[in-house]
Amino acid sequence: MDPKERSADKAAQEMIARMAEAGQQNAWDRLQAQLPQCGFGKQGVCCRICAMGPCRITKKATLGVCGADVDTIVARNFLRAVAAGVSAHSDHGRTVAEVFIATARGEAGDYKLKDTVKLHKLAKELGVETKDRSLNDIAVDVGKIALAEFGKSEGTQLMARRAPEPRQEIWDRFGITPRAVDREVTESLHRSTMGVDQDYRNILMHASRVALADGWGGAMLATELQDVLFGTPYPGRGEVNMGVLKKDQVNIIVHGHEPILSEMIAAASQDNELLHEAKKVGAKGINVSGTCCTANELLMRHGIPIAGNFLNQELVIATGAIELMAVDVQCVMQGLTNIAKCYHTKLVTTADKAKMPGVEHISIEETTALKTARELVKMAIDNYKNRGQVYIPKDKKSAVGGFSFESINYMLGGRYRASFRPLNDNIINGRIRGIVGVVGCTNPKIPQDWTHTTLTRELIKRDVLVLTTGCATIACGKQGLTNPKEALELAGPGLREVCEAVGIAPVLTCGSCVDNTRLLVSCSELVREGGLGQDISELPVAGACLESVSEKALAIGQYFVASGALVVFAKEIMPVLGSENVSNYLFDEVEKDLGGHWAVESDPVKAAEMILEHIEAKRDALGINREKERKLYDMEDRRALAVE
Ligand code: BF8
Ligand code: SF4
Repeated sequence: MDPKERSADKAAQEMIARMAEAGQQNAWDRLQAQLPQCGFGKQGVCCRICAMGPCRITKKATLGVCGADVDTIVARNFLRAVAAGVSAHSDHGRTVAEVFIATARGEAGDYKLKDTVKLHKLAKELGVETKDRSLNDIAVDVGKIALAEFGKSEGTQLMARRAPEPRQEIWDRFGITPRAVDREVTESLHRSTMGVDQDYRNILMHASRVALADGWGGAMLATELQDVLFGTPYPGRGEVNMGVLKKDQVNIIVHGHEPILSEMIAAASQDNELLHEAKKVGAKGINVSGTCCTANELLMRHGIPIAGNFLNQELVIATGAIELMAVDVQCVMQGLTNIAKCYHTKLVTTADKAKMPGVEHISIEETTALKTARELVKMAIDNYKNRGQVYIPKDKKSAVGGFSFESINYMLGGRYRASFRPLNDNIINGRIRGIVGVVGCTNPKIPQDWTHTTLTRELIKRDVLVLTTGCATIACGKQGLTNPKEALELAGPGLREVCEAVGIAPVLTCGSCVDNTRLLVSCSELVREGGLGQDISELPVAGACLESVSEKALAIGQYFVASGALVVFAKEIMPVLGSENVSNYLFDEVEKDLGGHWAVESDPVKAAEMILEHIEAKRDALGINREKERKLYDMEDRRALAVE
């Protein structure tokens, strides 16, 4: 297959061609070997939940052995997938909470509480007394309350109070205000075992509840606590794509999701003693870069380069330039073990819950994290001499990362009057039509990065501000879309004017997949700031992921839908099409209940048009598409004038 059909990224195309020449396998080859893939699985109509099955629904056999119909089976599978995604983000959040508490207690000396302003803000929000108390005491209490959110036996998620009140009322009305994460995940599994919940609408309502426990719970806490621990991101420059690898340096890749590991490796790589060791083996330095979400975390906070996204993980090893790849959890392909064997690359697992057969495991623990990270860096240095042939594609682009909610607020309003007001005003006056989150993975079924970057270009051209996270933000970075200079040329006139005035790109890098919660917080703030309705469902916003892979993407999609947003996925990847009722509910009827809904569109240009139509409909409903006809200025006009 032509590498261009596999990836829109030139560097990846080069490496795909080289791997093919060398007879090496990657995800695209394994996908070919899997074809044709199971049609029942794709449609979501296969059930293997109990030992009377597996059952699959066909025209001839319309019911499972237990009598379950296609709606029940499809809804159950969907709920389980969402719950699995939630468990991944939220388990990450729990780990952060544990390290947070250990740090505050002085038991994890290598970590520090870096953003004490945010700590105070969180403390206030969570009702922790701050007066006359030490930072560490405050942090212990904040950490304990956060940790309880994962498993408390009573009450609902505290972070859900950040949502606009009408939104919280909707959740209450439908009984889906999320309780503890563990409880919602457990209940998801219970409801979807054989012979329990058999009403597809009831099942799907719980998919919303468990997803909300992530978006307004576990994942949001992961982001908030990481900001306090490692610093809230502010804009800074970095570079993206395989060209960031250095031929004359020791290259270390951190891959996975939790900054608990990558922060320490980044710190260890600056250690003078180790730099000296690297020189001794003939390397000019130690070059740390990342793949997948952990890379986003490092770019956001330190400007550390990104070597690639999900589908790049095997390709980077095939450069022959990687001395060590340290992985933790999530989106780590087992295929890495084989490709690492073809090179000198040392692959190391670091999370006790994620080991790989035949791969060395070095556990990262919070009490000894930096020491372990130093050992890993030393391993990489020692491995430098074993390098064979190296080929590094030249492509890389400069990118600006670091758009947290706080930094967007600050960029827009300035330190002393940090505020979303200018953004709201520019949405109201129509220079910016709306805001779209382009998020998620890269899937070998679709040319890598193609939909994310095409959709993003189409949206900014139409004056829509794009916020990106996960592998989509890396895709945009690789094509220069998160670089203000390059991207502004592609933006529509209104969006361009605003971005130039504020000094931001029309495409903002907002971080990893757990950082999608930054988008939820931003939506709440758009509502709170005023002039754009009372609830998220009234905002001219949407989310899109046309290359989704992971169950996590479904969890994110569902929490955006349940928060009132439109979410667009590619048709062939949405695993519910086998049931007309489930599809109708998720694509349409759910809007009447929760204000948001799913849609499917595989073509990124058509997806942009669909999203624009949605945005304009929301603008119409808000009454902000009217020609300016008012003669008298009210307070809102005056405020708008003040920023224009
Ligand atoms: O959590 S975007 S492929 S790396 S799942 Fe995975 Fe998807 Fe990438 Fe990060 Ni998110
Ligand atoms: Fe078949 Fe019902 Fe068992 Fe599923 S739960 S495998 S549909 S018998």
